[in-house]
Amino acid sequence: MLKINGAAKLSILSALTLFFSIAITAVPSASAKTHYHDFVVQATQVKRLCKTHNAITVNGQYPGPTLEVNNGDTLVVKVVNRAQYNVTIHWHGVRQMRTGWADGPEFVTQCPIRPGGSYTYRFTIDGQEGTLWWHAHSSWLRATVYGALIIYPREGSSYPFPKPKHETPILLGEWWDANPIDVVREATRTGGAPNISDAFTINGQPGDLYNCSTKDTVIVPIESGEMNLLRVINAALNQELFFTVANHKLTVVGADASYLKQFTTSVIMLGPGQTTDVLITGDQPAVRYYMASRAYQSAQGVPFDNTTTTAILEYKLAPCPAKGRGSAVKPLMPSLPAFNDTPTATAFSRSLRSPRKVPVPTHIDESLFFTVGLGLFNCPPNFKASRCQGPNGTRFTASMNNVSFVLPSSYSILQAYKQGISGVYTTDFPAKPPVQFNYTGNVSRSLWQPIRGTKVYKIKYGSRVQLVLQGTNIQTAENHPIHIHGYDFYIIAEGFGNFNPNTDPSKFNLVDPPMRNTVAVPVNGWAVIRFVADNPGKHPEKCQSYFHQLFIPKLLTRMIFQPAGAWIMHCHLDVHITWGLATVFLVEDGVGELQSIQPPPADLPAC
Ligand SMILES: *[C@@H]1O[C@H](CO)[C@@H](O)[C@H](O)[C@H]1NC(C)=O
Ligand SMILES: *[C@@H]1O[C@H](CO)[C@@H](O)[C@H](O)[C@H]1NC(C)=O
Ligand SMILES: *[C@@H]1O[C@H](CO)[C@@H](O)[C@H](O)[C@H]1NC(C)=O
Ligand SMILES: *[C@@H]1O[C@H](CO)[C@@H](O)[C@H](O)[C@H]1NC(C)=O
Ligand SMILES: *[C@@H]1O[C@H](CO)[C@@H](O)[C@H](O)[C@H]1NC(C)=O
Ligand SMILES: *[C@@H]1O[C@H](CO)[C@@H](O)[C@H](O)[C@H]1NC(C)=O
Ligand SMILES: *[C@@H]1O[C@H](CO)[C@@H](O)[C@H](O)[C@H]1NC(C)=O
Ligand SMILES: *[C@@H]1O[C@H](CO)[C@@H](O)[C@H](O)[C@H]1NC(C)=O
Ligand SMILES: [Cu+2]
Repeated sequence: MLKINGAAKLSILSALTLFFSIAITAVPSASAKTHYHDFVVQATQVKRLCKTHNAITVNGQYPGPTLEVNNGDTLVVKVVNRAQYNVTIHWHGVRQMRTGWADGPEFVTQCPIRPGGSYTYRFTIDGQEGTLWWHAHSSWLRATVYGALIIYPREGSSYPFPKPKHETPILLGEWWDANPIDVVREATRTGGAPNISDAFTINGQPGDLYNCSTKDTVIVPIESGEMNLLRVINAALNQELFFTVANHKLTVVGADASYLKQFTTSVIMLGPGQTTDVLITGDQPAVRYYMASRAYQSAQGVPFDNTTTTAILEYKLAPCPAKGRGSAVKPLMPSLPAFNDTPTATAFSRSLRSPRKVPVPTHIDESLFFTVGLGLFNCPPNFKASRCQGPNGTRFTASMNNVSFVLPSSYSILQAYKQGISGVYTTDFPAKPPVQFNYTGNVSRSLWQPIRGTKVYKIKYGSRVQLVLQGTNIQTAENHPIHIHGYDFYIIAEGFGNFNPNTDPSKFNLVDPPMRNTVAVPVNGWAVIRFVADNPGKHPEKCQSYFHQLFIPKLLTRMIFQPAGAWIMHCHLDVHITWGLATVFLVEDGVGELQSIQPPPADLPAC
């Protein structure tokens, strides 16, 4: 490898990436474009917190390249693996209609791209607008392998809010002063909790409150009177985060690439995987303000990274002595909620509403109830004590409906499904918990140990699904950000304690619930989501107004082309997915060609 310093290497590679990233237009229809990109996954020297690490990056950039498309465009991304680890890339929140082979989670929709290998992801974004992101979906590589995916309105249409003067992606990340792969491997070996991170980052930089970081703090410029759209992404591995900007109100306009009814707040909370688009206006005295992010920690008595990352919102007319990095005049610091401020987190998530009445399915074909939470495995007899460093000589685990999910290793689940290969998974994931208990009470120790398995839940094409996600108080109760691949869903209610099927349905919002791809299930509480796979022609809602017509293309695509495939649903705290907090929905093909998954690409990696 060439011996050039980290910064120089990063900038050379950025230039190369820029060259490769220039979109080549294929023009399949009047306005939809095809964007071609090359992603080279490689070890790159990255210096943070006074120390240089050989971080795995895409094209030498940390965070990785920002992808920009219009709703309706196609992305073709050739991923070349020049790193020493298996890798896959997931396009978080992209529906992948009929292109399930491009979804990315390793051993679910594909075998990993091995060192030296490559794979081209090809998919169309249809009916989604706002902010998504992409990240590695293999071990803990996404700690450094991630970037923004920005979806502008369809060519010729515009935002349902005044066009902001500037737009800024704000990627919240998590940094270990170690190799994150070593951290997860150590935890898997010992059975204990992995080491906590050493910093959070904004666009890859920890900011002024950390050692050796001030000279690289991110500066976001703003002009008096201007509006800036901040596209905030929680790309942290294991931590839910509060985000705020000193003295500025945040007007929330969207989340997870769906628009929202606008509302104003001073702080937002994002679970890993979630995105939130907020407008800020340059309506404050022209000086400098910190934007800051730190943990929302719902689990009690557990170590966590309690540091604060900052960037600087700098007015262009700020007086000169106060400008620039490391200036003596400190920017104004916002106050952040307390780490355990669940009421603030809850108030925020309860404020989210779709902009108008939405077609929430009311007839339910599949009524599911899944518990989500942690657990402990007793030390297996053949294990040394050093491998059982969880509480009281156990090993940490996590489960849904008492099944701790184990990834296959010889075939991906999708491959096994489509090619009829048996022995890779079983279809007996339970629709409800095998044992009913007081999920959020003092759970008897005899219930703490789940079973291990590669159990999937099969759904018929066209099913209307309601899923109650019930957090448990096993070992430690915690807010779990649950993400479903291939689907957006309506979050129709959430609450604390045990879901009550007799009284809680009266709280369902079947009018204007928010649509998301990741739901933060309240600590020691529950959330109810609905998603649908209607057959063509059974569109449930008539267009009532011009405004509706504007949004009909989005609804139509969502209702009709419900994608078939193998869709993993998992907690987006990577430590919990490592421990098995996941399952897979196996959705059968419909009858027509447009209701079936496309054939696998020729370059799909083999195991
Ligand atoms: C985890 O932290 C412990 C204690 O600080 C340290 O000894 C160990 O090396 C760390 N592990 C990794 C993989 O960084
Ligand atoms: C910065 O470095 C000093 C001296 O090594 C150390 O005591 C302190 O904890 C560090 N601060 C942070 C935020 O890491
Ligand atoms: C963060 O945690 C450390 C170690 O537990 C503690 O010493 C420190 O006071 C905490 N800092 C804050 C801001 O809570
Ligand atoms: C561990 O053992 C101690 C003492 O026997 C007990 O008080 C504690 O509840 C146990 N913890 C767990 C997690 O089982
Ligand atoms: C469950 O346990 C909690 C905490 O002990 C208690 O407040 C609640 O009443 C229990 N619920 C039921 C249904 O027993
Ligand atoms: C929880 O239940 C166990 C027995 O099942 C009991 O020993 C313990 O005291 C209880 N803890 C609380 C906080 O009620
Ligand atoms: C999970 O299954 C194991 C094995 O059958 C059992 O011991 C345990 O009690 C179950 N726990 C729950 C919460 O169902
Ligand atoms: C890499 O992927 C192959 C399958 O393609 C698998 O056999 C191997 O165990 C993986 N390596 C690691 C370190 O996970
Ligand atoms: Cu979790």
